[in-house]
Amino acid sequence: MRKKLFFFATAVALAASLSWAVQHQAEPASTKLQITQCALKVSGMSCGGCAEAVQQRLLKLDGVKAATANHKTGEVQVEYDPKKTSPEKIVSAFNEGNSGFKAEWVKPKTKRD
Ligand SMILES: [Cu+2]
Repeated sequence: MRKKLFFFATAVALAASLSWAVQHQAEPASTKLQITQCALKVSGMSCGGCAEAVQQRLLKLDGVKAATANHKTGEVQVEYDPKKTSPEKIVSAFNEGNSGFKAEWVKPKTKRD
């Protein structure tokens, strides 16, 4: 009688852990964080402080995850969540107000062979 009960408990525990594993495997891929990169050309940067200010300004925008600005080239690499924003939105939001900087989206060249 005791042995039977033990077997039953083991079976229940096994079934429970199995259903846990199935549930977690079935997690939809959409919950994964997706990050896309785009390049901007920003005018008005003359030193490292400007680059820092541009980065901070970009990081405040919705959906922007990372920004790396180079004041010498004016190039800014931006990582963003494509579900929340787009290069067009980032640029127009960045150019709002009077920051002294002006951003432009550098569209990637699409090669077609
Ligand atoms: Cu500066």
